[in-house]
Amino acid sequence: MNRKLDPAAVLRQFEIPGELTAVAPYGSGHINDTFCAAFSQAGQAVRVILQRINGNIFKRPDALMENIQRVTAHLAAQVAGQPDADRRVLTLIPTRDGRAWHVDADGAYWRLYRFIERASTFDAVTSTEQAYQAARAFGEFQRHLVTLPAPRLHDTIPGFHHTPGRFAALEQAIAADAANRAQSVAAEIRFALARKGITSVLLDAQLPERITHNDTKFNNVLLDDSTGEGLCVIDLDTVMPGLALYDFGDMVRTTTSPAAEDERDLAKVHLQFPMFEALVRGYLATAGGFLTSEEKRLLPFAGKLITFEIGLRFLTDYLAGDTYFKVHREGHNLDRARTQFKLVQSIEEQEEEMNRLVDSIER
Ligand code: ADP
Ligand code: GN1
Ligand code: MG
Repeated sequence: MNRKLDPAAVLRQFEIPGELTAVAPYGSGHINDTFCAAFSQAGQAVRVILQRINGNIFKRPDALMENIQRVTAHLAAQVAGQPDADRRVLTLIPTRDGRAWHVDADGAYWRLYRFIERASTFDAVTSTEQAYQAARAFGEFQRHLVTLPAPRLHDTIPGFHHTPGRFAALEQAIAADAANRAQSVAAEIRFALARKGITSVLLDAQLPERITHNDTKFNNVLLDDSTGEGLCVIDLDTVMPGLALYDFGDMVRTTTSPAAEDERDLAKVHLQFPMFEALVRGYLATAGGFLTSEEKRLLPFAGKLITFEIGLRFLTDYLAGDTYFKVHREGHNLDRARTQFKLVQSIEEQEEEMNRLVDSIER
C-alpha cells in the first residue's frame, strides 16, 4: 500500500519527544491512509495515529481540520471531569511549529492523534451489548455537540447524505457506463431504480438540522477492552451539519448484520432484530432528550434509507470503475453494493415490526 508515502518523515514534523520504533498501516477504512506509530519515551512505549487526508475526496482539508479542532475541543470540555476523560475524545498532536496539521511536498494534509489505548474497534458486531454501547456513544456525541457555539461547521463534503443526489449519480453512472459493467449488474440496477420513491423522504420531513457525525460505522467507535463501554467516537472527517437520522441510519447499516460489509455469501446478511432493538435503546438513552417525535418515528426508515444510499454509492463506484472507495479485489465494490441491497431487503421485511418496537418504546 502506498509505497511512495513516507510516514516516518511526516512524523518528524510533529511534536513528539522520543524515538520512532515502528510505523505501519492501520485499520480498514476506505478513504484516508491511516498509520499507527510507536515511540519510545524514557523507556515507555507511546503510540500515535497518523492520517493522510484524501485530498481527492476532501477538497478543503483546511476547513475539515478546522471543524475537527473545534469539535474535539468542545467535546473535551464536555467530558472534562469524567473518569478517563482523555480516552473519551480524540486529541490532536500539533506540529513542531504549532499547527494542527502538516502539509507535505505533494500538498497532502496529515494529522496526528494520541492513540487511545485499551480500546478496540470491530468491523462486525457480535453482541447486543456492543450495539447498545455503540449507539449510546454516537448519541452522546450528538448530544454534546448540540451546544457547539456558532459559526456553523463547514460542509466537508457537500450533499454527502443527499440521497436523491446519490440516486442521480447512479443514473449518470449507468448512462455513462465508463467501465462497461452495466449489463453485468442489471439485477442490482433494477433493485436500485425501483426504490427511487424513498430517496427524498427525510428531506421532505422538515427535520431540524443538527451537528452529526455522518459516518457512524460500527468500526468508528472505540469500545473499552475491559468494560465494553462505548468510549470514544473517532473518524471525524465528515462531522458537519446534518440530520440526526443519518447517524442512526448508518448504525443500522453497520451494526445489525452479523456479516462484514463485503461478505460474498449473501445468506449471511440480514438485520438481526435484537441488534436493532439494542441500537434504538442505546441511542435513545443519550439522544432521546433532544430528538423530536418525528425523528424518533423515522428511526427504522432511516436504517433502510442510509443502507440503500451507501449501496447506491458502492454500485455507482463499481460502474465508474472503482474511483472513490479503496478496493482490494476484483468486484469489491459490487460485493459491497450487494450486501447493502440484501440488508435493505431484510429491513423491508421487518420494517413494520421495527416501527412497532419504536412505537412501544416511545409510548
Ligand atoms: P479511516 O478513515 O481509515 O476509517 P479511522 O479514523 O476510522 O480512519 O481510523 C482507522 C482505525 O484506526 C480505526 O478503526 C481504529 O481502529 C484506529 N484508530 C483511529 N484513531 C485512533 C486513536 N486515536 N486511538 C486508537 N485507535 C485509533
Ligand atoms: C467510507 O472512511 P470510512 O471507511 O469510515 C465513506 C462512508 C461510507 C463508508 C462505507 C468520506 O467511510 O461515507 O459509508 O466508507 N466515507 C466517505 O463503508 O466517503
Ligand atoms: Mg473509520
